[in-house]
Amino acid sequence: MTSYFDGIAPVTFQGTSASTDLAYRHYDADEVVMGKRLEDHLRFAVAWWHSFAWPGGDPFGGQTFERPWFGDTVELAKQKADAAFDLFAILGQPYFCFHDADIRPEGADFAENTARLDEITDYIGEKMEAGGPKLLWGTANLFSHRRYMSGAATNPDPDVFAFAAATVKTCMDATIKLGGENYVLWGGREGYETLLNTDLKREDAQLGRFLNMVVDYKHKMGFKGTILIEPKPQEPTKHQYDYDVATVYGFLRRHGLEDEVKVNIEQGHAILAGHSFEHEIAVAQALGIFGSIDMNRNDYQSGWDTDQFPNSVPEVMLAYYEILKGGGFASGGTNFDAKLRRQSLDPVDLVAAHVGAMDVCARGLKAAAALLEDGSLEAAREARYAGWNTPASQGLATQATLEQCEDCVRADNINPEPRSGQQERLENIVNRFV
Ligand code: XLS
Ligand code: NI
Ligand code: NI
Repeated sequence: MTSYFDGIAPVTFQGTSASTDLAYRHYDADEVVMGKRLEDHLRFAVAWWHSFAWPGGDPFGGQTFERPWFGDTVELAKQKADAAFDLFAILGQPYFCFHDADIRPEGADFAENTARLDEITDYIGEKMEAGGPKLLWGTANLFSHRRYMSGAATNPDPDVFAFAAATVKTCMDATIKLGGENYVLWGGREGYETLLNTDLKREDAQLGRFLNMVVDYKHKMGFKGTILIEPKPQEPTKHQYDYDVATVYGFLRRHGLEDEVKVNIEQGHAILAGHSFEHEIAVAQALGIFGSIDMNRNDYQSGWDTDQFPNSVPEVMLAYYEILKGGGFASGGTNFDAKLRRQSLDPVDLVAAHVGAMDVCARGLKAAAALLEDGSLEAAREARYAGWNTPASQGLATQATLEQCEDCVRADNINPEPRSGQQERLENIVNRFV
């Protein structure tokens, strides 16, 4: 048994008068909001990669963290799993997520990778049975190893395509074995560094074929979970094909997969794409492909994917508003794809980061629910489009021709008066609930 988190007691809900740092002040898992427990609304997950595998490096310096389980043996991978489940017991969150490379050491070849994945997922499976969180999603790391430097599915070398596909199969098997509720594909290096050596049409076809194989395998295995694509516009490649939600939707339509695959939207990626988090969620809801979120926060000055823990209630409130308005999560959840700052060396820093983030999300969700239940914002939105509710305007929306519009404008001498969008009033309404 690891002793990494020794001395840190399980975190409990103590309300805003709590006298210790490590208490939930706002996240009461059993509090009922809009007819559902907070835990079932938020569906928090801890990410294995940032919390247990990340060494604390940045482009100018390497490892700052000294976790006792760092190293590349199966024994150490088991110690890492022990520490992970110790943290889960402290936090009490209902889910976790992983890449294959987070949980098993890299092997010499495909066979060794798979054998190690089997062994470590057996070990994790036993720990799950003994109590502890469930698997929100699994995924394959198709971007760290040098074989993937020119992409996985979009690689110019068919051997890499095959290796990546075989690896995804093993990761889907592992996800199914552990009862995962979704399977995620983030196109790590599916993109290009320079157009000068890139055949866009060919790479799009390869990516479409790859995703179709994933969906076929899902059905063959009877996997009931959701396949999710995680959009990101750049980093690590200069241009990533799954740029944003709208781009992914076009890709899914092109390859006949719009009813099969949904999106996992990450705050930091939305910001990198020049959007807001709530924009990306709202677009996905409008297109019917909203699935899950990677909750984190980008630093607005550094211009790269800083993956900080969320710390702004007004920001997360708007995200949860869009999620609740669309009916909440189905198989998705709130995965903290967030890492400590590299100076946060202590075990307790990992606990504090998650506790604070869970409280911020709970406050955001409760504020969003109150705003939704109040109804003022939706009433204003309804009223703004009320003119479209008449039979005549319905006809306009569905079957009118340009000539009919001209006839109608002339006959009724239509001369529209602009109306206020009331933005400041609406912002005031929102701020009443933060
Ligand atoms: C990286 C991504 C990654 C995915 C899973 O930017 O957010 O962590 O969530 O591969
Ligand atoms: Ni992510
Ligand atoms: Ni990210």
